[in-house]
Amino acid sequence: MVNEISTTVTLAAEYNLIDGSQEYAYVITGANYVAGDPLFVNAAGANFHLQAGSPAIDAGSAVDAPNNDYEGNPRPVDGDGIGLAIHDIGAYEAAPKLSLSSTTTPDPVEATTKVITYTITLQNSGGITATGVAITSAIPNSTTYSSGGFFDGANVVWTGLTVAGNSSTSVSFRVSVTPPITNGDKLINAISASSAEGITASISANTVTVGVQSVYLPIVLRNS
Ligand SMILES: [Ca+2]
Repeated sequence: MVNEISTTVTLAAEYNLIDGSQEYAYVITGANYVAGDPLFVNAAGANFHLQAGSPAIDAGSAVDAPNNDYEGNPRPVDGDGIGLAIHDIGAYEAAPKLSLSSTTTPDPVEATTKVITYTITLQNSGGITATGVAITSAIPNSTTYSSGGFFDGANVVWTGLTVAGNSSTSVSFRVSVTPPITNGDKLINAISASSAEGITASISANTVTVGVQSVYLPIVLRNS
């Protein structure tokens, strides 16, 4: 950051972001710089992550750039969706942030359950769209594949998905239960996801325990 320059100098501003300093016209020369509000998430709160649309996204240089950002996340990531992974200017690389969750229908799965539908939700809590997303789920033990997604003989797979920033998408598949299952049995499957930006998420052992959920009613004491 340059706050004040008292003499006329030649300042090369290659691959930097310049916000509000171009009034000193004699100072700035160079090319490959961007200008404007960097669109930090919350600069006043020292949160210097970049919002979508920041001019700093994909505007940095790869020269001597580290392979990870300040948080250890991989860089560069394609942040503007044009298919080129380029470093961002600044401490943090704007990227999708993926996480997985899974639910079943019915819930709970009981010993008498014949068919289970698994619904997998992929959340992108980053500001950047995740493209080329693939989701892969193994078939849980004690079940056989029935429908949904593409079954390759071992896993159910979905490919070519797009998940916008701060949104989610859900996919589902159905399995038939291989009897017998009894209360306490655990149905376990591994689920993973990846995007073209090189972002991944996984649940190594998604576990559904067979059994009726307990319902606890309150006890009310009343003087009669
Ligand atoms: Ca980038």
